[in-house]
Formats: sequence, C-alpha cells, structure tokens
Amino acid sequence: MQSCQLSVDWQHHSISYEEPTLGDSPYGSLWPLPQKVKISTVVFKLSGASFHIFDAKESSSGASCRLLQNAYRRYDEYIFTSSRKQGQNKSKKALASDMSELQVWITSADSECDSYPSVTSDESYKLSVDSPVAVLKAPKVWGALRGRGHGFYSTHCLYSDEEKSINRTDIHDFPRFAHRGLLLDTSRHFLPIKVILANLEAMAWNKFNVFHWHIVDDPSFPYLSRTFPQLSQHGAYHPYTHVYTPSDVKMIIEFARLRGIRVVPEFDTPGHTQSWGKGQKDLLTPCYSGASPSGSFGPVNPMLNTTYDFMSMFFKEVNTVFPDAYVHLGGDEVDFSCWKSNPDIQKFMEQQGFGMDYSKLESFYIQRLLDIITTTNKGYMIWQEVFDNGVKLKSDTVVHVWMGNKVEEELQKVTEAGFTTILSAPWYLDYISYGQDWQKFYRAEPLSFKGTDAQKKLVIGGEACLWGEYVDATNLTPRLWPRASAVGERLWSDRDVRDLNDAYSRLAKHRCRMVQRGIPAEPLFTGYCAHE
Ligand code: CP6
Repeated sequence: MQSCQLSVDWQHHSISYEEPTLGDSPYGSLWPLPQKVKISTVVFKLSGASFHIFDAKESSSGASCRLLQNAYRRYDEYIFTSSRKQGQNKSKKALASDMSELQVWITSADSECDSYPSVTSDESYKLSVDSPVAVLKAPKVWGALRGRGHGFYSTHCLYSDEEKSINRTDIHDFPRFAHRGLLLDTSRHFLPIKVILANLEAMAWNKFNVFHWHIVDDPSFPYLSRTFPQLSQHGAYHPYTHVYTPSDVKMIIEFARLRGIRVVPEFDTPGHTQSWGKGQKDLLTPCYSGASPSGSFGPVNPMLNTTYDFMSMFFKEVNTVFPDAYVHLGGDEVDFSCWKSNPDIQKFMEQQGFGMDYSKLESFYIQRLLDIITTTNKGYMIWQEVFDNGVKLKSDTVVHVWMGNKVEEELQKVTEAGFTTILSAPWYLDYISYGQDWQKFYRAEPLSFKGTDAQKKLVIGGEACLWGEYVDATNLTPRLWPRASAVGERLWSDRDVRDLNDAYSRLAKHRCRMVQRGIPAEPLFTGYCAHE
C-alpha cells in the first residue's frame, strides 16, 4: 500500500516537459534574443590575428574609460581564445579578413563610465556588423557592455576553429525589464570570492544586471562589519576564512560594476537573524518555556530602544559600504512563537494596543527600521509580507513577490497600491526536479495578471533565487546555469519570444559557449558540444 501511495503522489507532482525537436534556430546561439535582429546570409571572415575592438573617433568615452577597455580585453579573449592558443592565425595577414575591427561608439555626452549602474541606466545599443568594420553604438557604457557579445557569437563565429566567420548582422536591442536579478545566499554556505566572481561573469553573459546578495541569515553571518566586528567574529562559520572583509566586498562591487551589475545587499530582519545574536547581546528576543527563559532566541527584539540604536548604526555603515541606491531589508517569514512566549513582549503588546495580532508587532519593528533607513537617503526593497501587513512604505519602495500562491493577485494588489515590484515566485532555482525544468522558468510571464497599463509598468523585473541550503562551491554553478539563463531571456527579450524549440536550440549552444569559457553549466538534454 505504501508504495502504491508513493506512486500516486509522484504522478500527481510530476510535470511533464516537452522534449523539443532538435533543429537549428535561425538566430544561431544568440541568447538572450535581441529585441530586433536581422541576420543576413552574407558572411565575413574574422581574423584572430588582426581583429580588434577600438573606440570610435566620435565616441564620448575612450582610452581613459577603464570599464570599456576592460570589457574589450575580455571579449577579445573570448572570441579568439581557441584559435590564438593554437597559433593558427599568427602567420595570416590582416588583409586576409573582411572584417577586422569593432568600433565602440558611446553617443551621449556623459558616458557614465565612472558611475554605478542603477535601475534607470540606459542599456540599449545598436550593433551593425558590416564590412570592413562593425559598429556598436550605445548612448551609455551600459549598452556597450550589453552589446559587446552579440553578433560576435551569432551564427558560425564560435564553432569554426580554423576560421572565425560572422554574418552581416543588424541588431537594435534594449531590455524589456530594468531589474534582472539573481539572488545568491552566502549564509547557508559560505561562497568563496572566486565563485561569486565567476557567477557575476556568467550573469553578464546572460544580461543580468542585479546581484541580490543575501549575505547573512540564521546559520551564519559572514559580513565583516567595521562597526560591529563581533557579529562575524562570533556569527560566521569561521571568523577569518569564512568572512567577507571590507576589501572583499569592495572588489565584488567593482567587478560587478565593470559588468554593469548592481550589488544590492540584503540584511534580513527581524526574522532569519539567529546568527546576529551570537555577537550582539540583547538584540534577539529571549524565548520562554513557561515562566522562565528557555535559553533559545527568536526574532530581533522589537521593544528595546537599544535595538533601534544598533540598527541605525549598522545600516549607516551598510549604506556607505554598498553604493547602490537600494538596500534589501528582508522582512520575510517572521515566526511569532517566541514573541508569544515572552511575558515582556506580551506586556508590550498590551501597552501598544496590538491585542493578539503579532503581525502588528512585526510592522511596528519594520516601520521604525524603514524610518531609520529613510533618514539616510537610501531606497529599500522588502519581501512581500511587509506590504501584506500594511506597513506604510515610501513611494519608491520595491516590493519583492516570492510566495508561490496567488502570485497574480499579489501583483495586482501591490501595483494597485502604486508600488514598483519584482517577481521571484516562478524562479526558485533551488527547487530541482527530473527533466527540463528550464522550460517552466522560461514559460513564466510576469505581466499575465489583471491590471491597467500603468500597473504593468510598475513591474520592473524579477529575480532568479538560488537559496543556499543545499548548494555550496561544489554544485552552485552547474545548478545555476543554464537554468538561470531561461530567466535571463524572459526578463530581457520581447514578450513574444517564447518558442520552446527555438529557445532549446539557442540555449544548448549558449550553454556550450559558457562551458567553453570555463563555466561548468549543466546540459539541457542529450547531445554534445562542438568544442569538445
Ligand atoms: N530564506 C530566507 C529562505 C527563504 C526565504 N527567506 C525561502 C522560503 C521558501 C522557499 C525557499 C526559500 N530560504 N531568508 C523566503 C523569501 Cl520555498
């Protein structure tokens, strides 16, 4: 009987994925698909020996822009690694190729080369691949970063070792959504810097532009705070090896900036804070067992003034360490049982007139926290519960929708109230199942809820989440790629780009390209990579 029950359950929960027909896409390995693309049958030769990326004469940004020069070097390497390593093209003259340079032309007077990317950054670009030169035109450096790869990996480019070739191509491209994020969790497991950097690089290849750094949580506190070093001293898995020092954080932020990626840190409170309590006395609520403290602790203690003094100083530091205009303040999954057990909290509830409604206490805490952040001129993002509980939010707040039930209803409510929102509910990459689950991520449509055009405009994007309970440096990267790539295309490309067969063909090639560039992305299905 037991096994019968099991098999029924299995059938009930299993989702069948279509096996896409294997056929070539007319768009080669382009991923994510540009908004407008014309690929001609005319093919130019590219010479590894002579091909280079230059600043156009007219460009407002040039040799002094480290961001661009850095990007040119990376792409030069990607395009020609295999051929140059093998020395095949060394003896060939520049004359042998039809196409020997890519000119990068930043058209707006302020290129934003030395700025940080933001939610309003212009990421559009136009790429024209023609003989004798290809031109990449973008108003800002951010567009140049998004455009640099396209065309240069259109159809044949990557896979012919002997001779690189490229089709005549015209691309006009821009993102559908401004916020295209990836959440990584460095608390459940510590992620070494090099793993984070490698995945920032892969994010750039997939046109993601926000690294949501869920940096601390219950199990560990790896953020080394200058103001409160005892937090990681006692709360990290290891006080020296498993921490992110101020210079580590700085390096990650600059590495991300050079790829047009924002770093939005999340310091989740009042729940998910067990690790904070190890280094900061009296921050968490003591839980009671009957009339006496049980020795365990619950969420942040919302009734003490010292809590708010601490938060005020802590976030003052966070605001200077992280340059992004937003910080994520969490506010999810607050467990009320400890608060309920504590007689002091019960008394406080009574004084405040909250009755037995502990969500009012949660809101009391969050409201005070938000007011503190507001005085520091930072914007904030929060998980959906904070909105659901009726906390008064600043008009520029981003509400992060993550719960899988009633997603459309939630989006409708949040946007009806006039708040911007991002969606994660369909994109929990930590959930794994047999088969091609990238299709499920790919099919999700953020704007399928009922609402006015104005409401739809408030959906500024989404985030793929890879929660860290079951991932560390050994398996994070292949679990993420190419599954996150499916989310990348959903958030960048046009709403109508949803043909699974075409996507399969392009994504399989895109995945091979990632593997070739050193990211161990898992296969979609049976097959092989041309570079193997
Ligand atoms: N950690 C934190 C988590 C989750 C959340 N917050 C989570 C909850 C449910 C699922 C997956 C992850 N692990 N801090 C909720 C946003 Cl299914």
